[in-house]
Amino acid sequence: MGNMEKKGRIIKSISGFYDVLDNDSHELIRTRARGNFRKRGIKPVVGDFVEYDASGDLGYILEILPRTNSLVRPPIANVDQAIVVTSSVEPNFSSNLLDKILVNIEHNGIDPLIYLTKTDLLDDDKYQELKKIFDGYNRAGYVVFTDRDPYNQEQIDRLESHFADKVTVFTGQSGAGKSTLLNHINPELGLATAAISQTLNRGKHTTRQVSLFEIADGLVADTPGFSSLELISIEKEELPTLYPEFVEYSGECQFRGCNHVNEPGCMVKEKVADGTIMQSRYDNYLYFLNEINSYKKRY
Ligand SMILES: Nc1nc2c(ncn2[C@@H]2O[C@H](COP(=O)(O)OP(=O)(O)OP(=O)(O)O)[C@@H](O)[C@H]2O)c(=O)[nH]1
Ligand SMILES: [Mg+2]
Ligand SMILES: [Zn+2]
Repeated sequence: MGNMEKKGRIIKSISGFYDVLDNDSHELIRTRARGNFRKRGIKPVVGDFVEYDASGDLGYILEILPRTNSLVRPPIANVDQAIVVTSSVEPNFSSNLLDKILVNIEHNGIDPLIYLTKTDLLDDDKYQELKKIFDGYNRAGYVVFTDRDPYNQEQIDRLESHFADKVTVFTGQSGAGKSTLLNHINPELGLATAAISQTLNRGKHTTRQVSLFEIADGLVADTPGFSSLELISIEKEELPTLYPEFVEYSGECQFRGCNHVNEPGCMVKEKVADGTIMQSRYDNYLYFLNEINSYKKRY
């Protein structure tokens, strides 16, 4: 058996090449995937653990080891946590998009943390209004970063303290500030950033590929942002389990498997009514249920 066979992790993928960080030597090896991956319908992604052969000039990926999880948007595998970079303006904050990202991340068994950007562009009233909303997310169980000055060192340090021994993916809308935040964490990264389109109030899809960087004893990924997301692989029975604050009360619903829609004796709905659960989270939940039902009809 090949003593040339080594193990490592893909930390970057560029036009058919995969840069593998060797588990033992910690060297970076450029590889290609074997042709038979395509036949088997498998595509290596950043974050994958692989067996590879480095006996030639160029390494070859021989095998992709089983994944603990994988995301499609952005394409990355074996992730522990996600920093959901969320802009307060430019593009404007959308609770619907944030909740959709959170649900998608929870569905993949990844821990989401929420980082609010561009708060420096807000007046005090608007900031206080948003702060209240994010305090709500904090009560729902999420770690949030909502400082008035979005990139102050103390907040950056607090964020970095979550990275050790983990794989962290930065995700969120294009133009939200993922690459900017990473540059504040480590200016040497020098990641490309670009002003959003003022006419469309949308990001310009500046980051084009997923890359993992070693930061604060962990691996951290910058990724391409998106403008919208679909909940394609989530079943409607699963949806309520992806809301930590629903899970907290669903055991007290009168019916087992309560969907918190029309059932009598629903504790989740009671908690929405008394303000313990955010109305916007519940409204988005109903909206997503509808969306999932409409996929069912289409396919
Ligand atoms: N004023 C202000 N501008 C910010 C902040 N964060 C990011 N920006 C600006 O917003 C624009 C978009 O930032 P990027 O870091 O490129 O956004 P991104 O999320 O990486 O976008 P994609 O790579 O397209 O997914 C840039 O012009 C940044 O300078 C912030 O907190 N305050
Ligand atoms: Mg970027
Ligand atoms: Zn219920």
